[in-house]
Amino acid sequence: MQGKTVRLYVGGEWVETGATFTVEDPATGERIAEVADAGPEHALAALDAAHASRAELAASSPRTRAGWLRAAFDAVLARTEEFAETITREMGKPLAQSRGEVAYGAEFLRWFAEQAAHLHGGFAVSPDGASRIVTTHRPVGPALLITPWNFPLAMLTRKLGAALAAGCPVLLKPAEQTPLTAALLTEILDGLGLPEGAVSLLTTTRAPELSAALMADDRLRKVSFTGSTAVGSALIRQSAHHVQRTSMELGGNAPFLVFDDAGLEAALDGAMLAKFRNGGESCVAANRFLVHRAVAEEFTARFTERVRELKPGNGFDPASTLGPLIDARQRDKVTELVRDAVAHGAKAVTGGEPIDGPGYFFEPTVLTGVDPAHRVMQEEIFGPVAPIAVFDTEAEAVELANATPYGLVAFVYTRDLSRAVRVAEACETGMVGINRGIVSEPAAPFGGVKASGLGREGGRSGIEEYLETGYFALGL
Ligand code: TXE
Repeated sequence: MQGKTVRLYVGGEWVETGATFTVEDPATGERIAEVADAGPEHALAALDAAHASRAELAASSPRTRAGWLRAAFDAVLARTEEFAETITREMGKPLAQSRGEVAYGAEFLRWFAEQAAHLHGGFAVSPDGASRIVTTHRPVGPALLITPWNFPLAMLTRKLGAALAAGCPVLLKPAEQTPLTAALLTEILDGLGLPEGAVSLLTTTRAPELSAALMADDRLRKVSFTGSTAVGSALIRQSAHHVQRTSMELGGNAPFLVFDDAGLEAALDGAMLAKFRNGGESCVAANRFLVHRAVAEEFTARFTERVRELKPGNGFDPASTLGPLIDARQRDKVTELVRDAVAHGAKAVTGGEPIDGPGYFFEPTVLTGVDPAHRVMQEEIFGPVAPIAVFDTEAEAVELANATPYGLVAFVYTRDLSRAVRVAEACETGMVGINRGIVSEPAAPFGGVKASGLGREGGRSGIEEYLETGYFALGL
């Protein structure tokens, strides 16, 4: 991969630009590739091509669209190692986790291939019997898909699968830290025989300029974004002008509730997954551990033991179980949140510091004596840091869980079925993991409430984000 140069893909052609930017390996700080840096003119050329392809794409049969997605699924899986190595190289996670992402990311292509063939509208008789209503769907039109760096493949396939299944042309705008996985996926899409212009790849360091230019153009009909709440809000404001559709997958601040009747072994397994999978750089990562006083000491001791066994290191070393953070900025943010908590009375029972040397590593950390008002409990950490606070009653646990502007996911560990249902219903989140530390999968309508976002990705709802519903009223 060393020395590789990635081009843009616009209107079915690979395009050189004058400007390029460098991609870094976050585990070593080494430069790994030069990538074309698109400007607004390239974005508008991609929109021209997308707009020109929209009628052909909309007219393609469901079976044709299912066939494209199924072929993409097969091709991604056939190149699993190449994808996994690219993900580890540019994002840093251990290779085993990258292979997991390839399998997970590919599943969205298969899921939406199946959905594409099963799209149907509805039929109703008017109450007075005088007319018939036939409900129809049509693709929204050209869609801008903006993705983050934490899951370089899966965030793309989750959006792209739904958009193509619905018949929408797409403009892919991957994060500047992880454009190489997106380029590999685009190579596969290039070979599918899609209408020219149906897919474009816009790698860039000028995301705000590009998206502003695209959203100021009323031929763009949709933006689907995964990233920070601040950028999501800005995009929603921009979408107001031409009333473009938006799907927003924004930040989270997931509570992880452990009740005194929880199966502790299961809670520990779930906690390790929910916190340390992807190095904590996940919007569904457990951000706040809230543990009942009766089990807090035992949970903390056993959890800390497991956290001490984690091995930070280069993702290509099979011994590594925790990769680096994506860049210096993310490492500084995590450091600042931990220092702030410690300065206000919290204690790092393990970890607590950035790791010296090349790359952006941070020690796997457990914090106790944390107050819900500390910044580490209020903000999305996005790193391998687990703050633990104690509660006494179910009502207090629910109140603490909901005391955040975010509402993506909550995790609840209890063996009492009634309590599980009660607490899950009381959590103001889009998703709840009940005795389970992972909630994302293609069949599920992934998404949040409050400041965590708008719209759903996956499940049957995922595709609806890219469809307009209309109807024919038939007079008799
Ligand atoms: O996000 P940004 P960053 C959270 C997490 C993290 C913080 C900052 O807490 O620590 O956000 O991460 C593109 N118009 N999440 O700075 O800036 C950008 O190029 C259009 C949660 O990486 O939101 C990239 O493709 N696009 C999250 C994408 O937005 C813009 C995942 C995300 O970058 C833009 C990532 C603009 N004005 C971070 N500015 C999750 N929900 O999983 C940036 N971008």
